[in-house]
Amino acid sequence: MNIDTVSTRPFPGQRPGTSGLRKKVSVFQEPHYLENFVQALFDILPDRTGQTLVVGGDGRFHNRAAVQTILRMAAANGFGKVLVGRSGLLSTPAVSAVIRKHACFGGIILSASHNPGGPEGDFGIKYNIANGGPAPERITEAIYARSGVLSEYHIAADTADIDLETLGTQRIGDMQVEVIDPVADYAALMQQLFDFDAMRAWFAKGGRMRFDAMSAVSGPYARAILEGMLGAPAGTVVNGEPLEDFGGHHPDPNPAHATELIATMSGPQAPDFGAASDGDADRNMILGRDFVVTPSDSLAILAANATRVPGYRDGLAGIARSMPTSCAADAVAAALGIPCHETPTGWKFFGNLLDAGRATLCGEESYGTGSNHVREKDGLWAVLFWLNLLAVTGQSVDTLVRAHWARFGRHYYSRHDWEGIATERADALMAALRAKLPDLPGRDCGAGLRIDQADDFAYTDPVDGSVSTRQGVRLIFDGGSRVVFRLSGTGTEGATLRVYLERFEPDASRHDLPAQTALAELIRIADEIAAIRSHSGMATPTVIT
Ligand code: VG1
Ligand code: CO
Repeated sequence: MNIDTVSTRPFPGQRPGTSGLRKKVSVFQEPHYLENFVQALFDILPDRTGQTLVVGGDGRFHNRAAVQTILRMAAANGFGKVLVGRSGLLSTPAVSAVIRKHACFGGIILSASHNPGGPEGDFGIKYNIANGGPAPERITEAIYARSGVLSEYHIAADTADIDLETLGTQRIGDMQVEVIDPVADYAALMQQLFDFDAMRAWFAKGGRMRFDAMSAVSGPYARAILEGMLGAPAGTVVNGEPLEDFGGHHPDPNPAHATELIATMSGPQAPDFGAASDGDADRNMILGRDFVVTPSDSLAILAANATRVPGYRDGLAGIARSMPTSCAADAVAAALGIPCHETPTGWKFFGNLLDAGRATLCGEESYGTGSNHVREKDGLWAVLFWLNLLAVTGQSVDTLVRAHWARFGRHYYSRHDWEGIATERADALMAALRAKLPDLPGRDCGAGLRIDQADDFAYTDPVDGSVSTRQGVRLIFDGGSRVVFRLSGTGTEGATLRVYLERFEPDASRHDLPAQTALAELIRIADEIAAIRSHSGMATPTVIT
């Protein structure tokens, strides 16, 4: 094999955010841009020689070209073998499953997840370590530091493209490239965790479901498992063909972007169960007939019912949630007598807790739920967990949720996103808010809401002692209501302010309010304290979930 050593100059800003490096496709198409980042990654992995890597992506525009480049660079940088999904496809949870099952060194995921795709859309790259999970900050910061001083990269020269459509082993020089079925290992893992007989019986008895893959990578997985293994009628999975531009849609499973599914799930003729997943299939949205389950509630309900499902029959060691996720899971943990850990936003913070056996289920308010079966959030896993519960209880989605509220109280919850704020304006908003923090505790905000605690969340990892500061401004009120403010770390244009709103209601006779009504006072207080409208120059949030 001939190796080209190509001289290059650092690109500014190759710093991974909440979940990898995300930029416009046009940025990734600039000569050397992807190569620089990949070389920076390989450079900080000195023990890579002869190791096995997993590579795959969500199929968005530029996926195939990027896979070929990474394969050539892996060969030139001494890797022994790469497992790559057929057509260059692997969902994020499937990469995690494959790394773990085959004891690989790590994996590269090509995805910008819930961000739009296509030539005008976004692209992304993310590195996962040997436990199958996202690289922790110590590694992502090392990649960033290396990217700033890079002067050359190494790539195999004069080699034909790998045929990504044919399963089996090919070579680039001494390195083996094995094209694998992207679904097989993942589907086998799901079979170990869930009661496939019960779910098959649920469909056989006429249970009706709609799974919207949003033209992204969950389609092949959902078809194989739901329609193939579980006997769901053909057509249960819609938008099941991964498209390079996701059909022009925003592959983000929330009520604002999955409007087609929301419409299907309303009215007396609607299916019993609805679900959707995002670009890289790690998110999930759960719906009943005329009923939307919030992700925070979903985590709590799965935890409370975990022993009904084979993979969790022996109970949970603990639960972990990201800080802005509602405290519904904490109530369940307290009842079960297990710990509930509170981490910064982003799945990478769950890895140590899962590895150390301190948490079994994890979740984020952003439609992310998962467990110790992999080290990523897992969209289809959450959907199968719910389906398993529907099958073994014989109850409907809304009955399960209402029973949960009646027992534990309801945590009304909503997130307001203010997208596309000029970066300086968003930074000014957060700076002004942080400056106010010392004066806020004790303030009476009216409507019986008194601020008990106001701070900028910091996290010390209980396993390795690493500290992450400035993870979001929290206002905690007497009685547990909360407002949290943070800036998104996954966007590619301007800044997005996320405002998270939560209010606990123990009284079952008041569990039927629209969430925005129940949260109206907190919405008012959030704007008063953070001066969102004046800083942003916007009148309303762009997305409410
Ligand atoms: C968002 C979510 C966060 C999630 C991250 C990656 O990050 O808030 O909870 O882990 O996306 O999800 P941010 O920094 O934009 O708020 V995925 O499915 O896009 O990889
Ligand atoms: Co995702």
